[in-house]
Amino acid sequence: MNFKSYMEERLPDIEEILQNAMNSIIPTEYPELSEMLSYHMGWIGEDAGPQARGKRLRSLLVLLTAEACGGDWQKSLPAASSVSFLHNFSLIHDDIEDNSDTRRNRPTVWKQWGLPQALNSGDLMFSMAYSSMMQLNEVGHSAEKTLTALNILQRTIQELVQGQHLDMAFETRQEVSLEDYWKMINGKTAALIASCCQLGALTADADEETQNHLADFGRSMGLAFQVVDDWLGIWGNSEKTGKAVGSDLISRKKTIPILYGLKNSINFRMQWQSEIDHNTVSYLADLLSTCGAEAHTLAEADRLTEDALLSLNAAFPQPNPHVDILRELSTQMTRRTT
Ligand code: GRG
Repeated sequence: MNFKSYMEERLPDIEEILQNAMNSIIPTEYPELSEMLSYHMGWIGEDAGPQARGKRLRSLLVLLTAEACGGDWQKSLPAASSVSFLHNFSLIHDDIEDNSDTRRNRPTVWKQWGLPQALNSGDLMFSMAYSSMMQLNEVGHSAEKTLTALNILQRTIQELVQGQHLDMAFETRQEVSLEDYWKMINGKTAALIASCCQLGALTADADEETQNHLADFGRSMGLAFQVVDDWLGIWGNSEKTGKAVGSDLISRKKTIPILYGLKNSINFRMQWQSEIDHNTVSYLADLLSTCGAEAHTLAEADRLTEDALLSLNAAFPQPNPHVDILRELSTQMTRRTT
């Protein structure tokens, strides 16, 4: 089995648990609330379907790591749905905070329903991350284990907010170091991916050492994932990424290629300090490629993927088909297009 066939096998169950969770939480007399959330999840509205749902990477990671540890994936489903709700909540709020018009090639929730109702829908989805995680107890995990999972969720949320805070603060800060950058993406992206892997191990009853190795695996993979996201933010195909062309440049995000360019190219620094609009983004992207920022970004993604694989090998010294899929997934991540 490879990642694609694994995904095809598990995605219908992930969608089902997410939809059931939403239906059981939102009373029928709130159809608009249900509409906003279901729209964001990619289930309804114009262009609804797999591309509008996102990759469901975080849920898949919970199930895959659980199976790699020898667990019954069905007993990990509540954790898999919890992380997806948390991720999707963070996207609804991120689009508001970043003033983004499009997500997954569709208008964002706040664009469709206005900012106040988008906040409400995000908040409801946030609470669903908790209610899903609490279902662990109902599928047979002890109250103590459920509480441990809730603690992981709580810690992740704190890291997410701190990372997001730094990301936004960096937009107007003059000097941002690489150390600042790693700290920021560690919070806003890697923390949740690390927790997905830890939760998979926890819900498969793996020992603490394996849980920690898998959390380290997820942490490095999450850092690599964000570095590639930064690459996509400049050189990605906007039809595939579903985000506006040059949005990272226009919003002056201090992503890794941009930090590299600011440090190593006077031309880029000068151009970046003057006005940036839709006409100048491709010139700025070319300047970045010429000064080596693109090659550096991809090399960093490769380095982090190597780190991830070392942690994976430490967690699983013996061959295992699900570990092979995790290995395939982590190497694929560095060359993804969406
Ligand atoms: C947790 C209370 C609380 C607040 C969250 C808004 C916010 C604070 C954080 C935003 C974090 C964020 C949006 C990080 C970016 C992570 C990232 C790379 C998202 C894209 O992930 P994909 O590509 O998305 O997996 P799909 O569309 O596939 O689901």
